[in-house]
Amino acid sequence: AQAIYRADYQAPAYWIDTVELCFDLDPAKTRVLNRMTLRRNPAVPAQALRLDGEDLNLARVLVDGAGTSFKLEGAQLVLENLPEGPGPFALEIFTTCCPAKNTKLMGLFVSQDTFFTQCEAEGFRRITYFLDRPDVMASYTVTIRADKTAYPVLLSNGNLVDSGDLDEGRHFARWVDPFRKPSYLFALVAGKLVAREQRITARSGREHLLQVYVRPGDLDKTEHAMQSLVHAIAWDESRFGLHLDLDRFMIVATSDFNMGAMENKGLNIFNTKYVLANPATATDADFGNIESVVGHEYFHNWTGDRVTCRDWFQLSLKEGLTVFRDQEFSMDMAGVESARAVKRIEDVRVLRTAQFPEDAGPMAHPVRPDSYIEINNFYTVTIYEKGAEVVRMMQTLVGKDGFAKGMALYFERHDGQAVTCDDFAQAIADANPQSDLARLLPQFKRWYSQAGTPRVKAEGAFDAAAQTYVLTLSQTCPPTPGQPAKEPFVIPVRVGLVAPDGRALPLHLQGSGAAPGDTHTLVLTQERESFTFTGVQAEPVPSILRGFSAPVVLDVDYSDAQLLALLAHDADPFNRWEAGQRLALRSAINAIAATAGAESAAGTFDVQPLDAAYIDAMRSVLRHPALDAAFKELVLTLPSESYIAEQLDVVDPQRVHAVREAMRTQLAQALAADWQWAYEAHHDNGAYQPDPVSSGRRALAGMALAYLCLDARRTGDAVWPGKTLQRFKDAGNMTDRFNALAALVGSGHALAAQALQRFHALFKDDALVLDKWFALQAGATDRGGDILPLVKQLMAHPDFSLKNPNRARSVVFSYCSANPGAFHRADAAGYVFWSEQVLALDAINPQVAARLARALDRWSKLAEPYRHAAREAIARIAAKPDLSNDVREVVSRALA
Ligand code: HT7
Ligand code: ZN
Repeated sequence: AQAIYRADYQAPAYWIDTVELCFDLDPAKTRVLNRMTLRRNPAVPAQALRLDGEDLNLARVLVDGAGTSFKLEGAQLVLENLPEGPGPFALEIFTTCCPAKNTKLMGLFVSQDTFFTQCEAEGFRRITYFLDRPDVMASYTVTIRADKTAYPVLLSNGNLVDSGDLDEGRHFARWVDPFRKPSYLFALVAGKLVAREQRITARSGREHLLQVYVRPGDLDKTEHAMQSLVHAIAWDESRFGLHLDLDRFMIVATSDFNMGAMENKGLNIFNTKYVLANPATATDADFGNIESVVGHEYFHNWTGDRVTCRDWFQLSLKEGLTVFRDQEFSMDMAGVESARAVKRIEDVRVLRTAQFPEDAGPMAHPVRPDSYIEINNFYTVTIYEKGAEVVRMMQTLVGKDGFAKGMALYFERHDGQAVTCDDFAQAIADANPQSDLARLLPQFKRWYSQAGTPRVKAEGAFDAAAQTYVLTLSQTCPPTPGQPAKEPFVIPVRVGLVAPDGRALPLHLQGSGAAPGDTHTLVLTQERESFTFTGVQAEPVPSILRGFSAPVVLDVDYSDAQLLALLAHDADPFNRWEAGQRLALRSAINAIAATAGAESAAGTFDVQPLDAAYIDAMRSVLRHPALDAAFKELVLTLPSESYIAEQLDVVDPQRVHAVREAMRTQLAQALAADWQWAYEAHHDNGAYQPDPVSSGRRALAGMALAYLCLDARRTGDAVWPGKTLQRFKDAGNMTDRFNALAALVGSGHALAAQALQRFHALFKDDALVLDKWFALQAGATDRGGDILPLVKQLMAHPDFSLKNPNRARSVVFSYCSANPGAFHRADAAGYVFWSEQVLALDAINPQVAARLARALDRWSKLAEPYRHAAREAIARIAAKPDLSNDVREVVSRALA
């Protein structure tokens, strides 16, 4: 397949003004009549009309009502003899397709006897021939005809304008979308569904009907999604003055979906995972994710739907911005400052464990890529999460109010248009002409064009006589594929100084007119710059990159004592947490180095990586009277194996695993009494509420149980495993029940088997809960190579299906992508399994297969024998002649 280049963008040769679609739904053969009005784009030289199509059977093409000549060239329908002149002409295309056989879940497909569509990015061409690109925006009228008994509910975008009965037990519905839209936002749903409904009056006084459609039987799991939608609507009004522009806003849930959800105009389609929840079946994390994904899709109504992307290279224009918006929404919903900080830490953890490795690996690409082969491969953590950080830095540089002004200008200029990342950045800068962003805009935009994670080195020098503290910051960025050298970025570095007694020092930055505060934003623009703080009486500990103000790796030569001071006193909760992570990481790296040459098998190292000072500090955090439970749980969570691995030049995954397990064992033992206290003090039995305070208490109680069960493994004690089993049985909500189950499974205790059996029996009819059951086992700690055989056993379970993406993710991905200690086996069996599953999935669903293919992105960092075996496994996949473009692109880049 050919690469597509951003530099080759050309406006379309034709515009499509109106589209009338008429569907006769039948799983085996759906008939689609597509009547369009088109006109030539006078700005582009006259040329043939080339319409995209995929897996369609073409029956008829009429131009202005008459038959016409046409060619099929590859996947395109080519029409050369079209009316000349600027006037509109009518084009009618009649095709059929087979939704029942659509296992790719792109275009029109059937899931559990219900029709759904997924058109982003290029799925609409699997429904009809079209100019399937985001800058072609048209007005849609959609008529759906189907059997009334099998498909009583018929939905599409916009407003229902007509409906009624037809012959032979069929009925119809006609929908008109009042907004022009690109084809990727088209949606259709038809099936036996029921809806939770709520009518709201927005601040503007406009009334709206909100509906959440699910399968009958799931209605009792829709309250939280509806509440999240109501909150999201109110939040966008108050934070950005953005109102819901539709009379009716619908969410529909499906259990077969490649991603999380889709923002089709007025008819969002969701993975059930991000809709269905009640306290008995969903965890606190599920409740939080639902709020964030419902918010995300709703916010796309403006950032994506009203203003969309000119081309797919601009994907982060809508995705980075909308992730930023959903992150801010969740933080505002969390309320108090400490809960906001917890959310920020969680978001940064995702960025650092998933995006930083991507930025350092073979799939590294700028936030605005220069080329791609398969656009589906570019729905990445770089586009989404790093893109959100770029938007966040803009907000930091212009201030919260300035950013809101910039958003207003963006909509004033571009409402109803398909635009670029440049247009967005320009609007934010133009609304804030005095800002650093406006002054530095061309340089700032390197964040869009340069891939790779910058490294910022910070060095401090205290001059007691002059009472100054000079902070010198320098930046570098490693080469990435196709980009050997980088220019300096604009990096906002939020800084505070912590006095020896733990107090925050007021900051006086030399040469700055800013009023002294506790935190100052330094704007690093050069390769190396120094900033002088005056009036500093004693050597402070610098607290740098507060709130993680830029997506960079920060190198600071902190002593252990300085980190302990920050952990104890830093007023910035992010850096307080970060200090604990740095200490743990340092211990892990030292222990890994110390075990070099030792036998490399999980759990066989007799090391105690953590020193007494760290353990005492963790005890202080755990017992701290003023800190929130949720924050404590984050501080006490050790850096993940993959994050530790990213810090190493050469990675022996078994050594990393063994060292981290040793750290966990040590924390379990050294803090045993504290964990008992923590459990007793934080486990609740009252009614369930998913608020930050009670979910934090559940998280800490769950962590305590996990450590107590782990320590029981060492001592042989039966009390805590027994109590944990009882907790599992008695739990009043899924969070407590699942945490107890995970504690038993994670410690490898014999009681885990009966708990797992009971869990399956209780929830065998709930697919999302079964996903948890599968994922817990496939992601469990490996003890002597037992997980791979278990994974194979799970795949033979009657409840397993590779065709269902959620189920495939819960087993295959949980093992290959989220369980490094079990996956990286010296006998290479994990890699062999992985390559088999990539190929099996590729035949069903290339998009999901390509995600799995990313599991060995970082193979070149592996120590032998893993490195060689991993490369061979990738090469085995690459050797297959009939791979999808999706998987081909991933494995080719991995081997390049
Ligand atoms: N904008 C949506 C992207 C999406 C998607 C892309 C490719 C294939 C399937 C998909 N489902 C959803 C999701 C979002 O970011 O909101
Ligand atoms: Zn999105």
